[in-house]
Amino acid sequence: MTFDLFSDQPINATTEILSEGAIVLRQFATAQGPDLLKEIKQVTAAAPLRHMKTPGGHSMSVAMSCCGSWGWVTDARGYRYQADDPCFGAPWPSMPSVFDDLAKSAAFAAGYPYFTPDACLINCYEPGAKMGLHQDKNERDFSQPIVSVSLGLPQVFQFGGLARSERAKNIPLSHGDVVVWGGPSRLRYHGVLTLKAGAHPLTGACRYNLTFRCAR
Ligand code: MD3
Ligand code: FE
Repeated sequence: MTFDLFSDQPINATTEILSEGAIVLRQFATAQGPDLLKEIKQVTAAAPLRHMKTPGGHSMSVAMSCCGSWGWVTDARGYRYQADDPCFGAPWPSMPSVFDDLAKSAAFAAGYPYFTPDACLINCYEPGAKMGLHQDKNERDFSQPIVSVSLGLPQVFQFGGLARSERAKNIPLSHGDVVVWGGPSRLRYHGVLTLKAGAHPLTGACRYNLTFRCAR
């Protein structure tokens, strides 16, 4: 992989602006794919992927785990960040340095030089899994961006507006793509369409999405 002199962004990564503050860095994480996968396996061996229940009692089709100081959870009591994995009452696994380095360099490349993620949500989609339109608003400080890393099978991302009623655009995301959402785009509605079956050399029959957040 080649790097230019003034940035740690690989020069073969292309950039697309989706809207003010929302930037796609195509292929930004491809070179780190194997290392990221190795760490996903380590984290999810300690904090297993699980289908959490929404406050309404529905089981989510995406399987989730977390690492870092805070983990996002949902159950009958609501959506929130907490320091302990509810499976065990033990702290979440710490954030692997390859995760932290990647999230910070992607945020830097997108114009957010001070991003310090304290939470990483690991989403695992199998064929048939999806995530409906929602806003990410359980974090304390909306001036901090969110960094999303897609690994494995491609999946169509829905990029909406600040109102649920606004029509969402479909954006295909594939292995190695990184998206940074900040500024006026931080509270946009978003979701992902149903994952189609397939086989990826690194992840097999699934797509992982890592979202890095500053929860507190
Ligand atoms: C746009 N995950 O975990 S990441 C989620 O592919 C989530 O697993 C999806 O939405 C996934 O909450 C999409 C992209 C994403 C994340 C946060 C955003 C897009 C966003 C915040 C504001 C606007
Ligand atoms: Fe989200």
